[in-house]
Amino acid sequence: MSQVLQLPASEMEKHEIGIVHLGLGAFHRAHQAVYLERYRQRSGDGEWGVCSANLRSSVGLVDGLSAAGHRYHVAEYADSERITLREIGVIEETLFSGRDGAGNWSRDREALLARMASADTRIVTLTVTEKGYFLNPASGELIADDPMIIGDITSPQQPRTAPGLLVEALARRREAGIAPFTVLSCDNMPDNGKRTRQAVVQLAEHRDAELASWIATEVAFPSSMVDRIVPAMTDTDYERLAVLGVTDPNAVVCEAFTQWVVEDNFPQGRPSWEAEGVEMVADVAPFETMKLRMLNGSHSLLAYLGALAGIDTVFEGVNHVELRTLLRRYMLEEAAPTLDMPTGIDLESYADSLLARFANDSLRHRLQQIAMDGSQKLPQRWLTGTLERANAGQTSPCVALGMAAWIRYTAGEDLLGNSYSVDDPLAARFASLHQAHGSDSTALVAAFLAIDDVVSSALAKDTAFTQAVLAAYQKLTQDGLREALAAL
Ligand code: NAI
Ligand code: CS2
Repeated sequence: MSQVLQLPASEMEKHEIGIVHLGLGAFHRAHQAVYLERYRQRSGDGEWGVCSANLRSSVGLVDGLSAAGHRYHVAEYADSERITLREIGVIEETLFSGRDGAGNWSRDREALLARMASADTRIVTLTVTEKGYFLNPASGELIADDPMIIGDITSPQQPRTAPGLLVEALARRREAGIAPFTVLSCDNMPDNGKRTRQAVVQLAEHRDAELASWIATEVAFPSSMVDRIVPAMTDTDYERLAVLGVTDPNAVVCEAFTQWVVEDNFPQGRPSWEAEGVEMVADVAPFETMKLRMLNGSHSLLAYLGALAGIDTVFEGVNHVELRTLLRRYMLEEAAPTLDMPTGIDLESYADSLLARFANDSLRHRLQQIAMDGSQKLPQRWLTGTLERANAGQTSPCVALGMAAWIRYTAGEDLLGNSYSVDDPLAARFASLHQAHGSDSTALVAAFLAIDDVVSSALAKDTAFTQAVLAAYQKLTQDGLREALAAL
């Protein structure tokens, strides 16, 4: 019999919107909103309600939450027997500023900009995925020739991207003499605060040098490390919630574990959310790098190798003995040695805790979801650390095998011949490389390692690495997963 702890949302008489969030996806609903709901319940402070907006998918969620009075449920599974079921009420408004069915971008954009420009809004948070910043993943520079960014340069008052909305809202505040909001990225990127600043300042430079320099000096962009596994919902998840008496199309399920480490730089104030476990620190970088290389790096390794072998979920992948062994080896031998952690952090225990989290039997975290957007993820998860190791004369065979699996994965067909779609901003480029080089593995691997948006030129020149990727690719494609793993 499951133990279910039910926690209703707070009922506040007076509440205001102090935070605007861009990227109303699963993660925001199960992470930031939960911290804010807990904060509101404990403190009785109603100032930090959230207006949450989508700039891309999905309008259905925006409207669904609105129809539900902005109440929804988060089911936190410690395991299949211990569940905390929270009702969340801290999201007060939902908006959609993306393209409507007729292809127009008009819907709630003005309402969103007005909300961002309002003096009541003191923080703007983001979970727009790595690609939503329009930064070159390897160099961190704004992709100024992206059609969406070109649109925001030519029509800055009708922005379509997250950086464009931030620039326009900040310009309106500056014009009105209102202090800027703090911008808090909650995406899985290294130095996510600095990267967000880079995107916003570089975009503003195309518009007005003075505005750009005002943003660079006046706006705070603290970095943060976020962690909670929140898979996309499946039919099974909705069915399990129905058994618990919850019929809620806007619900999300996640693990019980949650972590948020935030750089304490909020000139316009912030919720005092420390009591909810938010760790306020001077420097997030060591935690962010640890999480990206150990957790996310293992996730990506499992995603490409597992998906090629027809494995569906993280749970199934981590129960595959050889894959589990590979993950532990990758974490301890290739990721951990690149980390410089404050004293007291035990990376071996961290690795074991991650494997235990991956083995949570109540989450259906699909490997195909993690495999998405590899071009945006692999530099920070694998390749920066691999270059550091290469510079110190060390090899990284697990990453080399991972790169081989990623290249093979982008062909859109697993080792058993099942096809799937490759979801990545560079998908068309990948397809043309596979088409051009067909079964010539040497040319194909060389072409992928020459994609300098993903692989830095320094790593691409490291012959020990490129040869290891090629050997792993040939083993994987000719002999299969078990043999490729055994060859390590
Ligand atoms: P999701 O698929 O539920 O939502 C994605 C969100 O990103 C949507 O709001 C979508 O509209 C927005 N988006 C996508 N591309 C965009 C673009 N080009 N411009 C503007 N908005 C865009 O995904 P989920 O689970 O909410 O994850 C979102 C991000 O949160 C991840 O990419 C990651 O950086 C971060 N995160 C997610 C975790 C998870 O386990 N789901 C855990 C830790 C961080
Ligand atoms: C995953 C992450 O989708 C992915 O690429 O690696 O979203 C992962 O679930 C989270 O970072 C966990 O905090």
